[in-house]
Amino acid sequence: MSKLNFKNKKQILVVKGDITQQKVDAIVNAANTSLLGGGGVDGAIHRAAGPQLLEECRQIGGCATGDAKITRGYNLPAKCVIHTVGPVWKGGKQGEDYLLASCYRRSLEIAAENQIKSIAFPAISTGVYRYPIAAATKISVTEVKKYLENENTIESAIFVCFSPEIYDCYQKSIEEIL
Ligand code: AR6
Repeated sequence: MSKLNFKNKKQILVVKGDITQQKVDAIVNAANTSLLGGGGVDGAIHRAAGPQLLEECRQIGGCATGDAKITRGYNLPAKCVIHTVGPVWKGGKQGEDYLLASCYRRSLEIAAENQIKSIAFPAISTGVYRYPIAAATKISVTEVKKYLENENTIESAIFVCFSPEIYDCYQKSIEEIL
């Protein structure tokens, strides 16, 4: 685990592990536009939260790429789930960087609107959607840093790394950016 403290007492943490186990106010889900579940982290979150999560997602009616929606967390230790839809990597010239940054920004905005103080992120788009991990972690660290420096509600952001490769990329991005 590594931890970075900002002057304003806010912090960024990088941890190895499973996001469904995180005891935070909100975890972020790397969903698809239907919000009706899938594989990867989305599947793990739905399994751990239980069927009521899918029921609530059905009421929302989907989410655009780059945007985010909030639900309760049901059986998860986290109180809420913020579902965001990352871009599918298509070579990098289809606005993927802008859309991925938007996922982090919108998730943080929705978290703040809901008085969330701690939020955990998976590496959005880096699985089935094939976004190159090193590029993705740079974008996520940049966006989260910007937000924590300028806004007040959220106190801690955690990057939850499901593989050693993702963990290493987060460490490098943090060294470069912070
Ligand atoms: N905790 C933390 N991170 C995880 C976990 C976990 N339990 N499981 C996987 N990851 P992916 P995407 C990491 O494929 O690329 C779904 O089917 C994984 O190692 O889950 O945004 C959706 O419904 C990877 O680094 O999401 C969409 O259709 C990261 O989470 C599509 O996949 C994201 O991998 C979204 O694709």
